[in-house]
Formats: sequence, structure tokens, C-alpha cells
Amino acid sequence: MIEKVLIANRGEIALRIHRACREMGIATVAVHSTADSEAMWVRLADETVCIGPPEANKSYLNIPAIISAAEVAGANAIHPGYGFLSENARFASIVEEHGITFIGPKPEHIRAMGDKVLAKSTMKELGVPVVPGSDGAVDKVEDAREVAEAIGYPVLIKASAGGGGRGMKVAQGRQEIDQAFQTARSEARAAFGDDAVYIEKFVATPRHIEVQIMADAHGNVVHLGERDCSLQRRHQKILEEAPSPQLHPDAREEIGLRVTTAIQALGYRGAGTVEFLYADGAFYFIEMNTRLQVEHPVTEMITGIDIVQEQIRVAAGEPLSYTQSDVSFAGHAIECRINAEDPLTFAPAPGTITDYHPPGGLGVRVDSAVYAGYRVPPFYDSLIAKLVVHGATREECLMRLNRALEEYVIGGIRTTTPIHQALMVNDEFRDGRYNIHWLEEFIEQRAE
Ligand code: MV4
Repeated sequence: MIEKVLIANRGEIALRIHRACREMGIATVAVHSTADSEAMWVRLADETVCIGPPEANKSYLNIPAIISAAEVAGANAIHPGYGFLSENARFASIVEEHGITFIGPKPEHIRAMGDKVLAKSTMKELGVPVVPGSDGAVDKVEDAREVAEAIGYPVLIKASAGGGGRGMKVAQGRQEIDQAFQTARSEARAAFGDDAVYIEKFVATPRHIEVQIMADAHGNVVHLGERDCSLQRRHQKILEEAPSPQLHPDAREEIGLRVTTAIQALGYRGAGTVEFLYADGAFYFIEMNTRLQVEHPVTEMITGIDIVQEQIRVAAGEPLSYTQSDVSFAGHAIECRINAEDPLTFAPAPGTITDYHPPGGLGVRVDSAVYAGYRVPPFYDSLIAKLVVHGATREECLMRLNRALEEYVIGGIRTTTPIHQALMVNDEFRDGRYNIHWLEEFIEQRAE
């Protein structure tokens, strides 16, 4: 039985986790830095513990402080949210060693998926389609050349310890491979302390589609469909939607089946996201995230399933509360990430929110921990709110989202809301005709 959960995170996701616990009758412990003493999720929690100064390294990443807080408060579970310690296998095992339930996957699965070469070979072996490329890591430039010639240029060299777009180098042709390989290796060593790299065929204009899965400790696995996360700027997602606007229902069922089969064979437990590139009707696995994701609400909106509550149930050893045939998809959902940033330069814009009026009405959800008078601190990620809208169709969803964006008042600081408003009236976006490069061009044109 999970009776008291320590929330090892901050901001909107800390509040999201608090809400799930509250509804389940579970007490919450908020841990916070000195910069977050006044925060809404801290005020709402049953108990609070200040764990350090503003710098994340000394607070939200401070493992001894978090474990001590859990022991002092008597929390018997820890939810790590996303970012911070959520994909730190060492943290997950330290939590378990202290007799506290980690609300997340087993440390071995976090570790395996953090190693991108191992993640890929594991998925390939389990029948998930992967991007053509090297069979494992490549450590000699001669081997790099050979692989590149075999798969054909252009190729991408990726750091095994990277992920999320960090540590990648393109080689357009054979004249670039030696340089790209050496640079990728030395950058990987400098950034991650690990120079292992692997090579893939460069997929020029894919969409980024990810499949949400949930697994319990009894071997039950379901997928909750996909999210299209192609709208990104410098590997930061701006807007996500479900279902993907141009995915055929048969393709959804096919990839869902492949993913659930693999996840079951792995013996995985908890929530997870399997990321793919999708091009010309084919899926290519790239990475798996072993955490709750920022954009999980779009999946919740079309399935009606509370993913955080399911995480808590399966961590407690309970079975999933539904089977695959219980999962149905209704309508369309879109999430706009609202960041405290300049809408043209994307420079962080922390400060005090003077006026605040969130939108409401049918199908409108706002996940945020801000309020009028709240001071957005300069120390963390600039995400301050997620506006998530549901509609019976994508068209209805877009109309409603446009209306909700218009209603949303966030005064006193600059936010990325104007970008979303510009997107709503763009024909290509409205038609769902975009790939992973589309948003960067859209932003460039806006800046002119
Ligand atoms: C790729 C790719 C093209 N071909 N792999 C970037 C983040 C990381 N998760 C994987 N990424 C990519 N891998 C091959 N073989 C293009 C990207 C990529 C990308 C992927 C998803 C969303 C946005 C992106 C933006 C630039 C590059």
C-alpha cells in the first residue's frame, strides 16, 4: 500500500502528481528549494520539506536531501516526475534500498534504455523496427566508413550516452565521414564521459511519433496510442497532439502491437514512451523514455485514463485497471507548451506574473502551478503552463484551442503564447502537413 508519496519535482508536474495522489486518498510530501517556498504545489501538499538552495544540483538533484526528507516525513513512495532524477537508475535503486517504492520502472530498465546502443539492439531483437545502421557501437573510423557505404549517405553519428538530440553529427557524403566520426566521438567524451557512438541512416523529413505504454508487475501491457511531437525547436517540443494527424488506424494498431509485445518480453513495469521516426508509412525506433512525459495529458484526454494514477497503482504491485480492449480513443487533443520566454528570441523571461486568468469551458485543461503574484524563478526550465484542449475532431479541437489561447491572460511576463496563436491560423499546420523541420522554418519566417 502506498500511503504517502514524496514528490521529487517542482512546478506544474509536482501539482499534477499531487492531484493524482489526493484523488486516491494518498498523502503528499512536497520537497522544494528556497526559490520555491511560496509555490502552489508546496502550499497544497500535506507536508513540506525544504531541501536546499535554488540551484537544482543542491536541491531537486540532491539525492541525500531527498532520501532524508522521505525518511523524516515517513513517505513510503517517491514520484520523480520528469527531468531531474526521473531517469537516474542510481537514484531509483537508492530509493528501493531504503525500503521506499520508486514510482517508475526498475533500475535495470532505466539503465538499459539510457544506453542508446543497448536500447536499440534490445528493441530490434524484440521485433521493433529500427533505423538501418551499425550493429552496435562503432569504434574505428574504418568501420564507420564501411557502415556508411553499406547503408548509404547521408548518415547520422549518434552518442550512445546521448539522446534527446544531444551528441549527433551528420555526414552528407564520404568526404565528411572521418571528420564527423572523430568530432562525434570527442564531443561525446567531453559531454558524457563516454565516447561510444553508433551510426544510422539519416532520415531526412520524418515525423516524430511516440507510443505511450503502461505495464504492471504481472505481465500486463497496454499501449495508449501515439502522440505526434514533430513540432520542436532545438529539440524542445512546442506543441503535441494525439492522434497523429496523418497516421492510418491500421498503422497505429500494427505499431502498438509490436511495442506492447516487446515491452512485455522485456518485463518492463510502469509508464514508458517508445519514440519513433515515421516516414513514408514506416516506423523506425530511435529511443525509449522510461519516465512520465510532459505531454502525457494529450493521451489522457483521448483515452480518459489517468496515467499518473496508473503509475502509482502498478508501482504498488496492483494490476493495470484495464486491458487493451478496454482502451478506446475518442476525439483529438492538442497541448500547447507555454513558456516564460520571449516569443521571438526564446530568451528566458522570468519575472512576476501580475495578472492571471486561465481559460476554461468544455474540453479545456490547464496544467500549471502559477497564479497572479507568482514570481517565475530564473533557475529552472521555463515551462509555466500546458494548455491542453480536447475536441470530437481535430477541427473542433483547433477552434476550441484558438478560443482558449485568446482567453488566456498571463500579464507581467513574456510568454510563447503568440507562437501558438500564429500556428492556429497557419494553413499547413491546420492541415497537419508538417515534419520535424517544419516549425524551425515557421519560426524563422515569423522573426523576419
Ligand atoms: C534522427 C534523425 C534523422 N535520422 N535519426 C533528434 C532527437 C533524438 N531523439 C533523435 N533525433 C533525430 N534522430 C535518424 N536516423 C533526426 C532527428 C531529429 C529530430 C527527431 C525528432 C524530433 C525532432 C528532431 C529534430 C532534428 C533531428
